[in-house]
Amino acid sequence: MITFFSPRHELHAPAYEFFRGERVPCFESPARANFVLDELVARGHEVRAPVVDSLALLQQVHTPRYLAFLESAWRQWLALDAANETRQPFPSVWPVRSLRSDVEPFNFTARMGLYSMDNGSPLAAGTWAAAKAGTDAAASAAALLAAGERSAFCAIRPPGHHAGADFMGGYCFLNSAAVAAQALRAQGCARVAILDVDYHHGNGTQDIFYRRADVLVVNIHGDPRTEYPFYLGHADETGEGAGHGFNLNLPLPAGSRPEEWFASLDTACARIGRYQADALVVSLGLDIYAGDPISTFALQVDDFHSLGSRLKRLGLPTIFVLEGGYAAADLGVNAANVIDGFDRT
Ligand code: OKP
Ligand code: ZN
Repeated sequence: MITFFSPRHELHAPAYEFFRGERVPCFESPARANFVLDELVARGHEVRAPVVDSLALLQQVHTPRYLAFLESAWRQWLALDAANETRQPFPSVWPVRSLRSDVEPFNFTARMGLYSMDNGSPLAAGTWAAAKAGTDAAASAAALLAAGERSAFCAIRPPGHHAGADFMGGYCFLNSAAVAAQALRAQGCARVAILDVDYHHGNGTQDIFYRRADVLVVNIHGDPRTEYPFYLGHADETGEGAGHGFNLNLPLPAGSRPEEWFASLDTACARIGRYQADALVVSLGLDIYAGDPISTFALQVDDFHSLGSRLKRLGLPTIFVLEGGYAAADLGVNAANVIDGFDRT
């Protein structure tokens, strides 16, 4: 399977995040994508640089004001104080219920809050460039499928599935899976399915497509009553308006075993089959792995091979987009097992 990879992911390298009240090194590190690249190369997969500019697609899944903010955020941060070069901006105030989110404040920290769902998405100098390289990879993967290729893998970071139409969150800034789905729609796929297998519910992807019937969104994830992102991902969220019936959430209790997870995968695949999708986008979060430091599912290395071969049975043109997965040194083997389970079995 052809992999899209850009070394520009390394431009997003914030130093720390907050965890249990302390500053800790970022779980979402540049090493992650490099481990994935190294293993795919070692197994003989072809790697290409992204070739498609995704800006027009980004404008279809994110709002103009959010894109304008994100693209200029680091410059805005430096304009406040040149010494900010070595500091990280974080929001500290958010427009929750009864507060207005329609008026963009002049204060930078207030804008950070307006465009963030949490304080867990540290910005760095190259965040826009890295995230944009990821959505360029997603758009390039779609173009490859249009040219007749059966599947493609985007070995990208930062992840994207928590980023909604007008906000960042959970290490995510631009929604690469949404860009891939939008690109597939634009090139003639009438119905696109997104399957998000990351441990955390893909609230951003759900948000972007919630009122649409042309993109089915299916999520398997830790129950949001105990797991991030907490405020979305319940089973009763089924879509709205034209999108009613085209969102499926399959939450599982924290600590669920691989057998239970694979039973949900069968449910997800059955729904995608009934939808008669023309193409599939997989938000490939590898934090369902037993060794993940921030998650509680327990898939083993070989289970990722089974995941790939189960998805192959759907018989659909498929784009894989890397999302989470924080056992960095094991990420390469786990990602490559999914890929090889899909196209070498
Ligand atoms: C992103 B993706 C550590 C707490 C965890 C939220 C988890 C984001 C996961 N400070 N922060 O879905 O893998
Ligand atoms: Zn995750």
